[in-house]
Amino acid sequence: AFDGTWKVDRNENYDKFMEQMGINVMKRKLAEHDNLKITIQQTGDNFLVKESSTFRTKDIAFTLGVPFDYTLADGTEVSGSWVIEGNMLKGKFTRKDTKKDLITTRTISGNELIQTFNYDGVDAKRIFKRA
Ligand code: MYR
Repeated sequence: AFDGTWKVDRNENYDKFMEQMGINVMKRKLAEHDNLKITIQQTGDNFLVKESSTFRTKDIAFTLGVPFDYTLADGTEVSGSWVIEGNMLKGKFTRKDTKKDLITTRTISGNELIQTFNYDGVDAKRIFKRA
């Protein structure tokens, strides 16, 4: 269901979320318009996510329930894993520097992929459409 290429269409509260993450205003302005595109390929419990944005291109491979390390575009390092809960992909990651949790989910709603984020009490969404 998640398979395919998705282009970010709009953000909700993403600036506030990034601010809570400690990202400075200049980087936030760039990140708000990063033209993020993700290609998701699922094979059983294994996922390959190809990420491409104005910041970088990156391939991430992970297996459901198996922890892995990931570096955000600003260099922040996190570690955690994705699981499936019903129709939702749920990721629980912990920042290596602050030790605080970053919770993210992906769900399909109609023809959109909705990714939610929570960090330290602040929620945000990024909504993607098929490319
Ligand atoms: C993936 O499935 O795309 C790779 C793993 C992502 C893990 C962490 C996701 C958190 C992204 C937070 C971005 C916020 C930037 C301030």
